[in-house]
Amino acid sequence: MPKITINAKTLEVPAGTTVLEASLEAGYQIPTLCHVAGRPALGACRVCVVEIGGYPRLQAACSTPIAEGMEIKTNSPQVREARRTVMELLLSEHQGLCTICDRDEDCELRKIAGTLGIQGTPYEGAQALLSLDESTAALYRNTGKCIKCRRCVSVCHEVQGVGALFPQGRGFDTLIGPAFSSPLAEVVCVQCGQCAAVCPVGAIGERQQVDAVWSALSDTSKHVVVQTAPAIRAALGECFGYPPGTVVTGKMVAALRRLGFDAIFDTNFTADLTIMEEGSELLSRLKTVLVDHGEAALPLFTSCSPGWINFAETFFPQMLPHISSCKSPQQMFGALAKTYYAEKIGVDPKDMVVVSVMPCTAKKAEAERPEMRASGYQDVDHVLTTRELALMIKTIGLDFRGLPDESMDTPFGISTGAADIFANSGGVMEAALRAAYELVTGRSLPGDNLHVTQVAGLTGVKEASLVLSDLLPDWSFLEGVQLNVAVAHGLGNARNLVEGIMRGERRYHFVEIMTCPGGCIGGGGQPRMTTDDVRLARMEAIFREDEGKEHRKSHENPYVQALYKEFLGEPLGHKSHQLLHTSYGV
Ligand code: HC1
Repeated sequence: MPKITINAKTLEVPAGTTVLEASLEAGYQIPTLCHVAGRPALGACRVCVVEIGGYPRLQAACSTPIAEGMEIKTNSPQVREARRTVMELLLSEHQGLCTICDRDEDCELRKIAGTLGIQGTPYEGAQALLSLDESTAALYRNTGKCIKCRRCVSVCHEVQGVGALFPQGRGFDTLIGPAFSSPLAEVVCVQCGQCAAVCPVGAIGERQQVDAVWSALSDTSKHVVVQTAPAIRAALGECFGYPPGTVVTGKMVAALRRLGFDAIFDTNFTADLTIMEEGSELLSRLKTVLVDHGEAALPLFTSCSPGWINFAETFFPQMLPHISSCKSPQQMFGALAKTYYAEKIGVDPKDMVVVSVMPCTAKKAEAERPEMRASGYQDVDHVLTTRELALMIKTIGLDFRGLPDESMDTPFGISTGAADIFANSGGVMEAALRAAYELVTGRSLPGDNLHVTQVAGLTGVKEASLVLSDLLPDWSFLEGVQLNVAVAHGLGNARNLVEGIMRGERRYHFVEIMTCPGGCIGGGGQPRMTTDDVRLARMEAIFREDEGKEHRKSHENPYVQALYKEFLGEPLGHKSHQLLHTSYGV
């Protein structure tokens, strides 16, 4: 291992380590505005410059690999002066309306300016004019705040394989944005919000719906219910000082109650319902192919992640018949809240307001799709991100950490562990396999370890195969059939997988695709900054939540069973089709 010195401390670090990583190892944090841990270096912001013995100029620590004998100074007068100049130039171009910026304490530019003791800028710069793009339902872009770090460009192209944002022009005239300065709504943006998740300043963020929710909560003629997505409970705590991987379900419920919601429900309930509907759809397609020798689009793709739906509609319209017709759990919830539940409690659906708390920005756009009005009204009225919920809790001055643990309300607050794991990449697949095994064999899964480890974790594309035997008579056509499944997360991985399937190189029966790296735990609306370590901690937390549940398989949810008995009839029945299914490309 190469031996180096950092600020006179000698250490050995593995070859290939960058100066930035080695410095961290040596106990020195170097500020950066473009680098994201675990991602390739961009070398764009130049804030991380260091002095290296023998080099004629200062070097960017993020993009310089260490070499034997390097003598690095991370904090010399020359380094401090250069960082100050770079920051002052960036500040001269940044529209610093800090008092009315939604990044508040979370702005990386302000934080670094603070640690460097910068209180102003002597440069006039080329103050970018405010250009606010609010053309999509999910995201705003404010070019006046952009510091051209290129994190958004990198994540949009390299992680998501979308390519909606580009650097254009040179020097002071550089602009980051869609080609020809088009509005986001007119380009291939899928509204996943991964750009907003990495933006160090307030240049890209979610379009907040906090004010609309406050209005609903203060309108006494409205019955306001809230649903929380599976991934919120493993991340919300980070906004209140808990380490990543802390589950705060009970405190989240208590906070929602104190915010004034009339009923606190769980998207997990309709995640369980999704397994019933989507599992039935898969078995029905398999039966069509294997028994009737008819045609059915296989593999079946999951449909719960709206960024993936937007991506497929934009880039792979020929694959739309393969996508499950199930609405996402968010939308199933809205449709049921304004029909079944409204009737049950005697509230006119026009007076019911459904609010979602989602880790995902694309959910805001999904709620506004014109076909999502099965109840006769917009099924989901307002969608908040995890960050927006944290803001509301802070606004009312609640001591979140001091809250007791409270439980969700019935009937839609009750869910199984299978629903919890929807939050993790591979979770929908695991939940489906848990249910399929028991429904098809009539036997309980052996043992307590229900995890399908082949489809868990952060590998980009994961695969598993299984053969079920001793099947119930209805399912005997599956006897001996090798069922092949695949899971992809992050749309770049999804693109590779789908292209492989289209070329006939890969053959599967069922495929789970989640838009964001790691699945919803890594959604574009989650607390910043979501590194791989954070993703893994949240995933572990979700598995712990699942393991602590009384029921861990969707078909065991007693309230889902009651819903079919009292209202829906059977999976894929007439009512289900009316309320819980949809079509794409509209
Ligand atoms: Fe997701 Fe889903 S798991 S899409 O990742 O199917 O956003 O958490 O709510 O709808 O249940 C997101 C999470 C979420 C839906 C569910």
